[in-house]
Amino acid sequence: MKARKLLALGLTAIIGATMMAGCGGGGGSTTSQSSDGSSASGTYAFVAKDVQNPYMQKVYDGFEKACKEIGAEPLYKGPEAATPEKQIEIINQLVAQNVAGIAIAANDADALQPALTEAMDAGIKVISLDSAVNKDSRQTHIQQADPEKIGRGLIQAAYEMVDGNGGIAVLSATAQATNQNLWIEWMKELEENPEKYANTPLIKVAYGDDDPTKSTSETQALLTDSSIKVIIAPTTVGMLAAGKVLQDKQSDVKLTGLGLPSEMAPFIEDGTCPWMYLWNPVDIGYLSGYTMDALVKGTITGDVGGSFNAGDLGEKKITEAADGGTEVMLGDPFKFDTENIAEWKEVY
Ligand code: RAM
Repeated sequence: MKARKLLALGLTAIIGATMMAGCGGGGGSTTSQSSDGSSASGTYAFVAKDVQNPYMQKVYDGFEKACKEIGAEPLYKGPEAATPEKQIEIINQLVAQNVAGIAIAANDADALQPALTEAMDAGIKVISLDSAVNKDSRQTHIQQADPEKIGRGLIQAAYEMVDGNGGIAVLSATAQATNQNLWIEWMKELEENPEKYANTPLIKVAYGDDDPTKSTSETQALLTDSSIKVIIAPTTVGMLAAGKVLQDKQSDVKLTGLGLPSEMAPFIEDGTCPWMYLWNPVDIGYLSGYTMDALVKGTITGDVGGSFNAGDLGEKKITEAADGGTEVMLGDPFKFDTENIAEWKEVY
């Protein structure tokens, strides 16, 4: 209840102006039962980038909530580390298990294609979320927010944080992460506006692999370059690790990116991170659950123009994605700063 109220609150504080201007069913069958016979829709499996990441757990919480409302059997899977190899093994197991649907946050756009094709050939519905697989490996993708707004918005934020003067570094997730790579691509905001960004060059893109230890050492390495004055971490794991390093060192280097309010509140409160952005991860999972159900029940096929009911999120539409496939967009990201972090840190 409280979360809903806060969500409504946050929507009014939307980024508009700043950043962003700113369940075991037989293969696709709708009637088969899960192993315990409890579900009419079947098993909807959720495959995380990795199961160590608290962000992924929050996304799954929303997926689980949707499955409960729908009457499907949710299943949480994922590798220990964010690699495609282990995700392929998991997909193969899910195909053998004959689940009704697979929703995956991909660790590689292309590497999962043979396994996911086999799943779809077996009648299993496949969607990606958070981090997309290529258009041929899915029925549709759940897009958190417009990637262009995210990439450009993060550069604009970094620019403001250093008053137009100081090098920028990016601390990303893995080098194959489709979501992070797309956001980094939109950081061409820099090259497209050479005059504005003449004194804020992008010095380095480092990869912390969404691993806290590696993200920490990569941040420490970035700090050895004194020309870097601001770090953009478009990953919740990177944000937290970088925040801790900067705070420990009492560094003047600023931090922005995509962080969980519950994790980043202390760093926003002490000025290490003046502001950051994120969408509601629980809503991403919830939307994924309802999209999966609409596919399994045949309300949508994943083609452009389809629309379906997404529970509390209302009516949702399938639109064309930048990669030529289709997607369902959640909405605009939120901006978190000293004004609203105290409320939002309680929510997610
Ligand atoms: C991390 C993951 C995830 C991303 C968020 C912002 O938790 O890399 O894929 O969407 O950050």
